[in-house]
Amino acid sequence: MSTTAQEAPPGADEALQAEFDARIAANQRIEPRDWMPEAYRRTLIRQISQHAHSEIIGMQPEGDWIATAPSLRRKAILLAKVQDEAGHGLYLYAAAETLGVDRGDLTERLIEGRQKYSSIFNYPSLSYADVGVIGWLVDGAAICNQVPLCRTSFGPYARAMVRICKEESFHQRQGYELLMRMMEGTEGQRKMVQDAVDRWWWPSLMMFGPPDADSPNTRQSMTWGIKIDTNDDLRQKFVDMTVPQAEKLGVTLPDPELVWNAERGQHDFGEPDWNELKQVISGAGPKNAERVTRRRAAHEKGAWVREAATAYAEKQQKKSAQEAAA
Ligand code: BYC
Repeated sequence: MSTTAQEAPPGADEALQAEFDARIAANQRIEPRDWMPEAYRRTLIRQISQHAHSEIIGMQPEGDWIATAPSLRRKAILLAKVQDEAGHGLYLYAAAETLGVDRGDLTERLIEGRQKYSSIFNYPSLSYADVGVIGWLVDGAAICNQVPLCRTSFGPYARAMVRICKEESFHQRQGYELLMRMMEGTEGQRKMVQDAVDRWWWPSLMMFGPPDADSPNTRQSMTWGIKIDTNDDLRQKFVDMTVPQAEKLGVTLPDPELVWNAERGQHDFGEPDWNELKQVISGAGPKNAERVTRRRAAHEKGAWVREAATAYAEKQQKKSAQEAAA
């Protein structure tokens, strides 16, 4: 199925659609040169680019701590993690580009506030315990959400996710290990950890998106095999996975309604503040303005690198053309 929409003869759309539907039903991958419905392409661009933006903006809350990491070991670990996030952003922008969009244009959309990124990165990181809690809870939530995406229907996105998930596992473990060490430390350190858990728990649950009943995209995205699970199912999985880890760590999750439900074989838990999620998504979170301003400044500061790289590529192209002609 390598016919593109432009190449399709008139009247061929129905056959192409049927072939597309059959491939999705058979759990086969759609590749960039395959015909795909325009709405499928648009949905993928939306989700993949928002995901890429999240990785890049997500470097900021932890990046703030690189200069003041408490030891050389912690600094090296944190540097490696933040660098991985830049890499994840690049794989994802590259996957989005296979759908015919330009990375520069996607970045413009982000810094002009026309595209979203994950709500979680609009909260401040107030102490070094936040680095551990971001690794444990935020990367833990990311793993829950992203492991199923390794089976998403669009090939380049699925392949990018395989590598990203491997690295996210390391991120989650480094966070948990840091918290374990802090919990073995002083009373003050244990308080820092608990305080960070209290602040990041609810925003982590919001990472999975609005409840299924208020999620306009889930049903269609699942039909297309872009999303594998619903927002609520993944949120539940995350809670069930995290509770025993919290117990082992010795912290309390700040939800009085959190209790094991033996009948369901899952935990019951309280309702996140969905108004807060709406506010943060619409740009009114505690750190939205600062995150986007810094991203814009970094983009502007990097203009000379992009110009130099373009000039170099043009020079190399000219040189190869001259060599070929000689
Ligand atoms: N924050 O119909 P819904 C990371 C938007 S990076 C902001 O359920 P969908 C990491 C949603 O976009 C983590 N916006 O949407 C990096 C939609 O708006 P539009 C990023 C949100 O797409 C560095 C509207 O609300 N992970 O882990 O079916 C360091 C309605 O929602 C949020 C990904 O991007 C939110 N939390 O489902 C450490 C994973 N929730 O676009 C860690 C890939 C919803 O219609 N993405 N919205 O204007 C997904 O799995 C899905 O896109 C979502 C949302 C589950 C996030």
